[in-house]
Amino acid sequence: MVHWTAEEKQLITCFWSKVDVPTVGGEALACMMVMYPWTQRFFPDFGNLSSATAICGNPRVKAHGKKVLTSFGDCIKNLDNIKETFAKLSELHCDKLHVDPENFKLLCSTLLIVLAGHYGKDFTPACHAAYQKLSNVVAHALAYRYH
Ligand code: HEG
Repeated sequence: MVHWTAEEKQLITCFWSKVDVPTVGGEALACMMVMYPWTQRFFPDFGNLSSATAICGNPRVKAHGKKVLTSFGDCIKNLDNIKETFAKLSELHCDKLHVDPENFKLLCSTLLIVLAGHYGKDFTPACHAAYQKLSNVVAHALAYRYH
């Protein structure tokens, strides 16, 4: 099981209270689709994804990004139980959505970029390191129920 120091927990929860979840979620998902265009294939009914401009302005992308980042935020309320928090979602992404778990890492990487872009110096190196660790734990938890 992952161990969090008191400082990491404090950094993660304190920073999260500042995060604009709908905006950052939409941008992180859009950024993933632009940077790693093969990820678009999981969203065949999202409409126009034909260019970076189309992706960034697409309301389905924004809505889904908000949903995903809200779910990401749920685990912050219970950092010692991330595996359990994501058990059902891991099954869903494996059995129903057939999302290759490598993609969780891609989304986490664009999330960190978008956070750094929005929050600049509030996203301190220590905070970045804590979120990098959290991203790894989340990606691992989402992949855990894969078979
Ligand atoms: Mg997933 C649905 C969370 C990464 C593709 N994702 C969902 C849902 C949640 C969620 C909460 C809604 C589940 C439901 O309807 O019950 N996703 C989630 C998290 C993360 C993640 C927390 C990573 C941090 N998802 C992810 C990635 C892909 C993906 C990387 C593909 C590249 N998710 C995906 C698809 C759906 C969901 C295709 C269904 C979308 C729809 O049509 O509604």
